[in-house]
Amino acid sequence: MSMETGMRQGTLVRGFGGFYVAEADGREYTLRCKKKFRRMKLSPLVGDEVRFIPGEGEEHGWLEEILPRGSECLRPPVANVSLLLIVVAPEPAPDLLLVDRIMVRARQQGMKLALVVNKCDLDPALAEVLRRQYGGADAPVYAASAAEKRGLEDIRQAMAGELCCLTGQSGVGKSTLLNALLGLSLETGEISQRILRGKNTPRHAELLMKDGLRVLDTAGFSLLELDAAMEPVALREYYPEFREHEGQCRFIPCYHDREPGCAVREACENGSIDPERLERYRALLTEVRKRWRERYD
Ligand SMILES: Nc1nc2c(ncn2[C@@H]2O[C@H](COP(=O)(O)OP(=O)(O)OP(=O)(O)O)[C@@H](O)[C@H]2O)c(=O)[nH]1
Ligand SMILES: [Mg+2]
Ligand SMILES: [Zn+2]
Repeated sequence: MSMETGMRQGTLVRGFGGFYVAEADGREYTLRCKKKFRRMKLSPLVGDEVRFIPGEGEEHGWLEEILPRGSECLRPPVANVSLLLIVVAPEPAPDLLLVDRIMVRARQQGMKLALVVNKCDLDPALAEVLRRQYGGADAPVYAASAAEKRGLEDIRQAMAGELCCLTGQSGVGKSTLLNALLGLSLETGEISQRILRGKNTPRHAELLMKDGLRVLDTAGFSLLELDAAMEPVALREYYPEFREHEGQCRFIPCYHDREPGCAVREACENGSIDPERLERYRALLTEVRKRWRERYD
């Protein structure tokens, strides 16, 4: 804390009814936002790094500055997610097109990615399928069972130092996993209190901090819509497995769709790029092309 200004730096962990709560040095501070933010059309988001002046005693303090964001999402409204954990499970049946779509969106935001295959107690084979399909996708695959508390330590290690968020289809076990990862499973009081608070005040996101792990608890991390303004030729940039083949296709630029002499398709025929992953890429490409054509409609 600087003696001249009383200014502190912290992380916004939640907001409610026009107030914001910042965490700094293991303490929470309730803040209000200066009017200048509204003038600047700038809304603080959970996950923001902020500078603030604490209030005296029971008084709220003032949020003075939002530091530049690493990433920013609007649904849910969160900032600075650095690692997105995409959770899949044998049940409900995985929707890998959804996974790929989320991956593209997350990469556009500069997030790192990891795939968590939960419910491995039901079927240990799914993790192997994903390892095969995503081997070149720069997203490690973790096999876990939140129910049996297995495979959690590797995930915790990957999460250390990151601002994490879990996403995935309903029912894959995100909430169960979050409790297991943060060791909240026995502290049902903590959880039910959260639920109670959530009922009273609509809570879009809350940053949970425990044992050095930082995870955003959000109701439904959508990220589902592909950017309407994305040029079709840009989609391939979000596929790390294509990188070593770029510039080797007969046509420049090549969409790696059905063009003759496409090095990516050859890599797929040679087994170094997974055919299902490439097939889904083409499905997304078709979608991006359609949006691009209709972008001014
Ligand atoms: N067998 C098994 N079941 C699990 C595991 N993890 C979670 N479940 C069960 O799967 C169901 C859904 O779990 P949730 O944690 O509510 O799933 P969620 O992803 O948070 O779902 P939404 O909140 O709807 O998005 C519950 O009945 C859990 O008990 C697991 O590792 N193995
Ligand atoms: Mg849930
Ligand atoms: Zn090509």
